[in-house]
Amino acid sequence: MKMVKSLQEAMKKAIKEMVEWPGKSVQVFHHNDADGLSSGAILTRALEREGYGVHRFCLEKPYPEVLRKVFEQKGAILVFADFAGRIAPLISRLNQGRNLTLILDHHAAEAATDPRVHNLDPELFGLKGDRDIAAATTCFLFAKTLNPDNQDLAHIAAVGAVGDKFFVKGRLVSENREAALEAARQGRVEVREHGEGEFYFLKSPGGEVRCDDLGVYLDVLGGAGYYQGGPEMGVRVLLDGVSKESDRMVAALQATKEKAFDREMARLQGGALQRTGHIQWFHVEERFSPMGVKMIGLFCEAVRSRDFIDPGKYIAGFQTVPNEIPGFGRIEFNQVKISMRVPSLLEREIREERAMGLNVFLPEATSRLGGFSDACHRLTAATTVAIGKEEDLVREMEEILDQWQGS
Ligand SMILES: [Mn+2]
Repeated sequence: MKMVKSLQEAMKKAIKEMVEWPGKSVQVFHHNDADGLSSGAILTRALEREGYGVHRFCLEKPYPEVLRKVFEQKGAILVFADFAGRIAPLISRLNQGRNLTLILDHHAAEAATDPRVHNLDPELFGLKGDRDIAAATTCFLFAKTLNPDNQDLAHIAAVGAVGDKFFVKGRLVSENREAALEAARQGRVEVREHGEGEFYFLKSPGGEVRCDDLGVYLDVLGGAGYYQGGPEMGVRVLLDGVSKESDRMVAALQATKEKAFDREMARLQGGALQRTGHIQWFHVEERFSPMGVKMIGLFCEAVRSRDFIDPGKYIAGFQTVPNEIPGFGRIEFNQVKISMRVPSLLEREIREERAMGLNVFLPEATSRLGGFSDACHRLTAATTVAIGKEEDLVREMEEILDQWQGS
């Protein structure tokens, strides 16, 4: 409880600065998954209630190219939600006291070095971001600190927390669970026991929906629909409920995705999968357009269990990053995203430490080529490198894997 108290104290301090800051306009930058969309929805409602004009920008990740543009401003109020906790030092360098910047993330965090940058990531206050508190719950805490009336946004925090799937024995825990129980007291959520934990049902005038299912629904809008207004629709669903229009959009996006995945799967089966010593890889170029770059990770996930896959080799997929960010227009990234997964046989080897985890060799190979590493875990990882460096990246990874095996 004490840890939450200290986080709330830091939030109070940031809020005081926000209230005293000239101007009643806030730019909210948020992630495009269910937790990020929930964060954007909570912040929008809470800030609008205080009379702020809210401008939302949904990002698949906080690309440095985008941040540089954002921080060309002066005197703005900027809020980052569900990302940026770890890059608070970079944000501090870009900001240099010019804008009031708040970070409401729950990923691994580093302290800010600019007093105008408030890193309110619970990881800095002793909470576990991958267990106790999602970004939406962090935003909910912020909203309640701003004004206790925002207690009624608890159900949106519950949707975000379930979306990020941080369960312990099938249940939300700590702050995430508090938010769900608060929403239950308000009659907005129903918690139902099942054999291995709890289900969380969101109750709305149109009926009830399981938060897990709503999480998938929101992920489709934010991920597959990223370049087609999906995130805006997702925030609307969270604030006003699902509609015929949102149902239609999700169905259309699902169909687009399935068609693109089927087509690509057939290409791989037809020989487009390349194999090197330890890796099997492919490139979808721009064929997943206009869907977002989250698709390459989902597609690798789908490839994992197919019978044409070599069970002993790492899986890597490349997708070209569009030179465009909704709300920003054209941005010259000229990058490709690489997503990696492992077949189940190799997964066991990694878990038992007989094979190298993705988080060891992918970031290393990426940095050798001047690329950008984002989220790298043992069994799932993604980075970006310049277009044209795809084969170099595979070669660098092979070199690291060879050395390790030789040692
Ligand atoms: Mn999250």
